[in-house]
Amino acid sequence: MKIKILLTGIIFALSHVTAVAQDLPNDPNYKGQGTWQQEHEDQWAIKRVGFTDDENSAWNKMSDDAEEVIVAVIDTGLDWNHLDMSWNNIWVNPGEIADNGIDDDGNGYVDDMIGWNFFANDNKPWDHDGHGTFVSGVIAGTWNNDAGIAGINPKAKIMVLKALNNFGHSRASYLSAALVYATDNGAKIVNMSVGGEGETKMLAEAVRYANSKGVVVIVAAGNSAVNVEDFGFAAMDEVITVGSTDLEDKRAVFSNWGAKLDISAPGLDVLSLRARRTDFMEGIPGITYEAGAAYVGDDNRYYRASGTSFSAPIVAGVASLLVSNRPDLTGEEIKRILLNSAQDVDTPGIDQYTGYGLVDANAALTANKDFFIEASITGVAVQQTESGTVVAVMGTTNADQFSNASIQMGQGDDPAEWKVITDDIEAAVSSGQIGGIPAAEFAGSTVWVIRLITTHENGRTREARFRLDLG
Ligand SMILES: [Ca+2]
Ligand SMILES: [Ca+2]
Ligand SMILES: [Ca+2]
Ligand SMILES: [Ca+2]
Repeated sequence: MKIKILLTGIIFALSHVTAVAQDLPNDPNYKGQGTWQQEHEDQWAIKRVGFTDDENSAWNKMSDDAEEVIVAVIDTGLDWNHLDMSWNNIWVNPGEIADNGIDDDGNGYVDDMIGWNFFANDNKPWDHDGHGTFVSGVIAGTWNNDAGIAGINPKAKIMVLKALNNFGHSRASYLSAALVYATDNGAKIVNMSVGGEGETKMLAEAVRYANSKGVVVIVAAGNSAVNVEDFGFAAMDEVITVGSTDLEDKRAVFSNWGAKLDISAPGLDVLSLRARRTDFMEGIPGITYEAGAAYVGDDNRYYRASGTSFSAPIVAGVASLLVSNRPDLTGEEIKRILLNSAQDVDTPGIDQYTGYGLVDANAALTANKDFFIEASITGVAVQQTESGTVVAVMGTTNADQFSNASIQMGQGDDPAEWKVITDDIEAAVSSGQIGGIPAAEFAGSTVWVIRLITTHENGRTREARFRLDLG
């Protein structure tokens, strides 16, 4: 089937080819290592979260009848002529007839074939910056075409919503309008690698509207190495806030952090597409960058970059694969699965530098939709009981299939050994008293760490730690 679309006065031929995800992709940069003299693999970032080049690859968890899914990328636009961005992976508005000057589908936008340019208020969301093309490539760069990179989801269709200008600046009104467009036109996942904007009432309402329609909004935490709490809408509870990890699965030095951070993905030296005539690392304040240094490939059509902007689309790509595999999942279920199946890294348990941890495509794709596992210690309380003074441990230990919980304690800030106080807590507790530690146990040190381990029926655990200073 051939469809012709008129855009910027040029005719694009779309040949409809069905991508079948059976084998692992042959793309040279997916297979490659050291292309820019680096020690890690070219696409280490997606391999780290499960898209490995072996039988354990998360791509092998894709069902044969995986469905197409619309992923809206609210960014600087797209280079739709890129050789590694197939028209099969770009959303085409089914209700619109190109270039007839009529809003055929009545959605308020005339001749919007692949999305919209909210800056110019026209139907040509071309990418003059490169950021949006890069983000789109991580999610949906052409898979298994013997060229360049492999995007995460061969079934993803990118809806191109240009709401940032060439300098990465935007306005809350453009972002809000883009979110509403994405929601009203069938996107299930929205990627917003946009930071530093204030949370306006309008934008918050747009996010809540998207949520109410089951749309999952994934937002980059930002690159200022500050608490994301002060970082506008990235701190909203209704979005999935994504931070960056490095090659050692630690928080990348630039990544924002804090209690509002939900999950992490690699954000260092990520490889993706370079939009024609762009070099977006140039002109970023505080970065020493030599023009052209980030180009990759003989034809300079690829690019490598670091930032939470490139971690967010890794999570968005995994989220979209979940939808492709299981289209019936609700937005809340997708979020719960992504967070609860994440691989715990850095400090054990949910921590302020990596949130729930590193997104885990294999675990997410195989997780039960109800799966969750919680462990948190909110505080301690001294109690007098018949058997003496007890330090009560307060918090939550819970799971959809709760097996048991254990309370342990160790000396000092980073205990080398743990003493098990109890490991037979058989009832889940939600915001209450989980157990108690006899006061006598606290002899011999002023600083203690109490840890709680929740175990799910499936054997997975989650840990929480609480530092107690008696000095
Ligand atoms: Ca329209
Ligand atoms: Ca039209
Ligand atoms: Ca490719
Ligand atoms: Ca952790």
